[in-house]
Amino acid sequence: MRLDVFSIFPEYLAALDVSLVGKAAKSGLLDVRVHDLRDWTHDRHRTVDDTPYGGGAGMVMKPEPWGEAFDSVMPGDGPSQPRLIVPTPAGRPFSQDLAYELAAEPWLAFACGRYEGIDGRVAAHAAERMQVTEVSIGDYVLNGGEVAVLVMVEAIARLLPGVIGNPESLAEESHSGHGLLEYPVYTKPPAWRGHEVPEVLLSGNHKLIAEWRHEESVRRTAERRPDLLAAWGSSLAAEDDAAS
Ligand code: 6GU
Repeated sequence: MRLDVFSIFPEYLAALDVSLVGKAAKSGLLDVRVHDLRDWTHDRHRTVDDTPYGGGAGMVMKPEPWGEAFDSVMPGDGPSQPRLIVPTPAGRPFSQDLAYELAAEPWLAFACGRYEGIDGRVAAHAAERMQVTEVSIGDYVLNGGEVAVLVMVEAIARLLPGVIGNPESLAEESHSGHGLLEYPVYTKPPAWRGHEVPEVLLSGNHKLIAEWRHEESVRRTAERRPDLLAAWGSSLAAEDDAAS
């Protein structure tokens, strides 16, 4: 998978060279290219922003550097184009489902906005030759899209075949499709600072262990994410209907 990231703070994306994503890049599974948007400015101050039409606080990113950057890094149109992701708090919510959807793409580009956002014509113009998706990573406001890109790329890269050593570890985790949060996990020693590992986990009884883990998942989900528990309950009811 190829990834192009456009930013006025390319040094923020240095983290993409580290850990799992960095290893995927070194092994050739990921081709990561980070671009400094200011390379496509032409004035002495390398200006990327201007005042908003209609007034209001803050600055808006000018369209011209974006247009030139996209023309030079991803020329052409049609199937040879990447899918463009624009991180914005006004976007479609990022989720494990969207991570799987994006992991199936051969080429993704990310346009990191700063200030009050990017001139609306940039996404409109790009959409004439590529699929454009505005995405939010949650209901809070960041100063720019860079950290959101780190979040999304990490979630996507670990789903690529060959990136994670044991793909079975993907199946059990929270948000992986069964709709419940993951149960708590323990390792040695059996007693530590007055806290003991739940006895059932030491029993060797795999059926009891599976039941205990499921109950813990339900308990956690009810306490922390009642919205997910309700959705899980409805999906179980739908399965029962389909089976009868
Ligand atoms: Cl994707 N970008 C910015 N700037 N803020 C956000 C966000 C994205 N998602 C939540 N807040």
